[in-house]
Parts: sequence; C-alpha cells; structure tokens
Amino acid sequence: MKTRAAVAFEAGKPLEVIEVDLEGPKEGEVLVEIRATGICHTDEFTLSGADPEGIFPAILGHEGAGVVVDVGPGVTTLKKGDHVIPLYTPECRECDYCTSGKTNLCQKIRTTQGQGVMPDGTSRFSIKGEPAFHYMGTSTFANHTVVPEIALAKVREDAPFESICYIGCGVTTGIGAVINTAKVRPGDNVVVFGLGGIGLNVIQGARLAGANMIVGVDINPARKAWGERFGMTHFVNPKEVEGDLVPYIVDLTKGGADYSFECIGNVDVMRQALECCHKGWGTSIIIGVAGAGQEISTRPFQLVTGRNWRGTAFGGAKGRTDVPKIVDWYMDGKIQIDPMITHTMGLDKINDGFDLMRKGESIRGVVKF
Ligand code: NAD
Ligand code: AHE
Ligand code: ZN
Ligand code: ZN
Repeated sequence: MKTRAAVAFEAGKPLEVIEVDLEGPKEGEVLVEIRATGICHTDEFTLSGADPEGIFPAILGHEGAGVVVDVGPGVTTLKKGDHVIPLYTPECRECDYCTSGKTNLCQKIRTTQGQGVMPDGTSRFSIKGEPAFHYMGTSTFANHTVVPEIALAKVREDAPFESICYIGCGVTTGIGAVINTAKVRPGDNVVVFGLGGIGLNVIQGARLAGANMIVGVDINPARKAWGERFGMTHFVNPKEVEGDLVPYIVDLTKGGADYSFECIGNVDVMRQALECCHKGWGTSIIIGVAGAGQEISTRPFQLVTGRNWRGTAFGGAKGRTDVPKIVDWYMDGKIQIDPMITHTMGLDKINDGFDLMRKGESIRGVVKF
C-alpha cells in the first residue's frame, strides 16, 4: 500500500513528507494506522546524527497511538480495530530478560530493531523501490506502519489518540523512572535536571510518590512555572547560581538528594546529578541519551561513599502490561497529560514541531493524522 510519511533522508536535514510504499504485515507482525504521534527529543537526537545507531533514510517516531488495520500470520493477541500504542521496548514475555523479573529490556528483537529492520531482517518501507529503515521498531512518523505483535500494547478504545500517544514514551519514561526504577518513597527529596517533556513527568511521578522536596533544575527560566504546575517545590536556574551548582543543591536539600534524575542527555550535568546525591545512599538515575563518543565521569570516591549511578529505559516499564494501566490512570484523572501537549500539527508541519522543541518553546508537540 501507499502511505504518507515524514522521511529522514540525511542527518541534520529537515524531514521530507512524501508518499512511501509499505508492505503488509508478515509472520508475527501487525499493520497499524497511526492516528497521533508525539515528537520526543530522542527523535531529534537521531535526526541530528548523534545516535550511533542512526541510519538513513529512515522513518523516525516512537511515541504513537493508532488502530490495528491488519494482522500477519500467527498473530493471536490483536485483531483489526484494536487500539494500540507501539512499544520501542517490546515485551515478549518469554526471553531471559522478560522472565528474569529484573528488567523491562526485552531482547527478543533488539538486534534487528537497532538495524532498522523487522525481525526477519527486512524492511516493510520502501521509496521508489529502495528500502527505507524502520526506527526503534515503531516508525510512528508515518500514517501507517508495521510493528511486531510483541511491540504493541492494546489499550482501551475511549482514550483519545492525541493524548495517549505521549504514553508511548515521555509519560511512561518520566513517571516510570520514579516509580519502577528509583522506587521513590514518601518523604524523599528529589532533584530533576531538565524540565522538558520527560522531566515534567518525573516531577509528576515524584508528586504521585509523595516526595518531600521536588527540586527542578533548568537553564530555561520559563520552565519554573511549568515545573510548579506539576508539583515542583523549588526551582534552580544554574545560570543564576553563584559558584558551584552541586554544593548549592546539597545545601538546599540539607545533605543531598535521595534521588536525582538527569533528563537532558548532557554528560556534564549527569556528573552534577550524581554528585548532588546524598552521601551514603543517594541514587542518580540517567534518563537523558548522550551522543556517540560521549562518556560520563566522576571520582570513584563518589561511589565509594555511597552514591549510586543508575539508568532507565522507558521508565523500567513492561509495555504490554504497564501501558494499558497508565492509560487508565490518565482516563481516571490520576495523571495529567494534556497540559504538556503545547502544540499539535498536521504531518506536513512536523519540522515546525522539531523547531519548537529545539528552541525550548514546546513541551510536547503532537502530530495528528
Ligand atoms: P526536551 O528538549 O523536551 O527537554 C530538555 C530540557 O533540558 C529543556 O527544558 C532544556 O531547557 C533543559 N536543559 C538543556 N540543557 C540544560 C542544562 N545544561 N542544564 C539544565 N537544563 C538543561 O527533551 P525531552 O524530550 O524531555 O528528553 C530529555 C532527554 O531524555 C533526551 O536526552 C532524550 O533523548 C531522553 N529520553 C530518554 C528516554 C529513556 O528511556 N531513557 C526516554 C525519552 C527521552
Ligand atoms: N541508540 C542510542 C541509544 C538511544 C537510547 O538509549 N534509547 C532509549 C530510549 S530513548 C526514548 O526516547 C532506550 O530504550 N535504550 C535502550 C535500548 O535498548 O535502546 C545509542 O546510544 O546507541
Ligand atoms: Zn522518546
Ligand atoms: Zn522478552
């Protein structure tokens, strides 16, 4: 079939919205009509050329929601008409990772996913007879996409696509990092670096978990009001702090953070996020994704004296199990999503959505098909 997609032909260049060819679903695959997709900073990271796994031409996008149009042979858990959220972290429920009870990082199809192809090693997308690559197994910047069955969460049908698409990455990543990865407890002091589409969801998660201080750190002063809207108790603009940021935050939190979260992808900030943690027990969670060749460093003494450095992907969530529950939280009013969706646009304006994010003017831009 033909479908419209925003294609990344080259790193650092705008996406091109064109008609592409899409083959039907093969064994274990599902054809999905995407109704809405968010634009996450990770899409910009890959488009910029900083992603070691970035390959072109590709159809980016990993924060979508839509409807099943067709299923391939062997698909048993989904049928035409089901509402779904594609999962860049699948959940096969049978690999060693899924059954370990220790991680959400299902590895069943990770190798081919990273190579931009379906599990059989081929792409369903093509342009003028030449294959185009899938991205993160989801490719939601297309009106139709093919996704493995194990990478789709079935969700309730009364939930609006333009809101719940954000659960496909930002909402789940932020809230999940607090609840699943850090396991923040009532009374904990939390510091969040970077108050964008992810960091604000960390703040929202910290409030849900009953955190005491929720300190937000951002160089964009406009993010103070945003943080306060979702539960932030203190705001720090590093540009306005005289002297080092780390002792300032340690003082503010009376000894350091119980948990800190880096939601930027800046390796220097990752170090600050670790070092502002409480001696003896503070844990810093890396969420931000850093470019090829970048490395983190600190004095080992920081770890010797009890600080912990961890990371999280998709907020530690097991998508097929947890995503439908997060959709329920939204529908029951337990979590907020809509205020963070600051801009919506048609697919032909997707590059404007990227520009708004780069300029710090949007929290989440959502493309509606
Ligand atoms: P965003 O652009 O919406 O937000 C980034 C925020 O960081 C902005 O508010 C910006 O002002 C702030 N910032 C930039 N430099 C700063 C600095 N030096 N000090 C303080 N604040 C600074 O991005 P996003 O969509 O929220 O994504 C954030 C990061 O999380 C990205 O690296 C993205 O790739 C990553 N991410 C990771 C996962 C995961 O599963 N681990 C999931 C989603 C996104
Ligand atoms: N491809 C990059 C890493 C990118 C990355 O870390 N992605 C996160 C999700 S970001 C969503 O916005 C992730 O899920 N990582 C685990 C995984 O298996 O990819 C690189 O550095 O190679
Ligand atoms: Zn994302
Ligand atoms: Zn698995």
